Amino acid sequence: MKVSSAVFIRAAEKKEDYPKGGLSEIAFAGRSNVGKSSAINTLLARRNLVRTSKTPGRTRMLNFFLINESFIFVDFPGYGYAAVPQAVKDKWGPMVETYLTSRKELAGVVLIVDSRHGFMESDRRLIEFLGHHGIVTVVVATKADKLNRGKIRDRQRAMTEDLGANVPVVPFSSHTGEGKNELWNQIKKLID
Ligand SMILES: Nc1nc2c(ncn2[C@@H]2O[C@H](COP(=O)(O)OP(=O)(O)OP(=O)(O)O)[C@@H](O)[C@H]2O)c(=O)[nH]1
Ligand SMILES: [Mg+2]
Repeated sequence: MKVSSAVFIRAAEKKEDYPKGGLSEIAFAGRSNVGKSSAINTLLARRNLVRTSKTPGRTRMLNFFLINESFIFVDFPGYGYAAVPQAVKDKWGPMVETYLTSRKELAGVVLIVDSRHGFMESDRRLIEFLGHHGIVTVVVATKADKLNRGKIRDRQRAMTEDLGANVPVVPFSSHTGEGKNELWNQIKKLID
């Protein structure tokens, strides 16, 4: 995918603040600090369009980015990090649930998981929610640069067995760019 433009539109917490609809949207979800924002930057080949951080819980609202003036990426705040203030945690559920269940433009969710750890309980809860609502999901096993080939393949196989073959699992690294083309191909299928 050639990315000719990528611009931040806005951050929103409530429905009234979402951008004007009409374009397909892809949401990026996953645990705190797993590498969601980095994955978006890698896909867009923009080093710092989306703010990333070593401190978990940096992204706290739904962040909308317009790509090639034709579709939208939504960077979600992460879940599952203990040190995030309770008030922030309390907002996460309703904020994400409202978006996922009401946003007509939602074309699919890219669920990002640390390839070293695989699915955690919180990931499984989200997967179940997405399945229940019939939301198409692509799983990305990121930080693949931290594992050797064999381990990545084992992890991918285990995750695929877990989910069933209709959910793709893409090994990925924001540091090496591994998996970037494959993930774009999956995203293209969702927005076409
Ligand atoms: N080795 C390695 N580190 C990564 C990769 N992707 C992200 N990181 C690092 O992981 C940390 C968190 O990355 P972010 O992209 O900010 O993670 P996030 O999921 O957006 O985090 P929150 O917004 O806090 O939920 C940063 O220190 C990144 O440099 C990757 O593919 N490989
Ligand atoms: Mg983030």
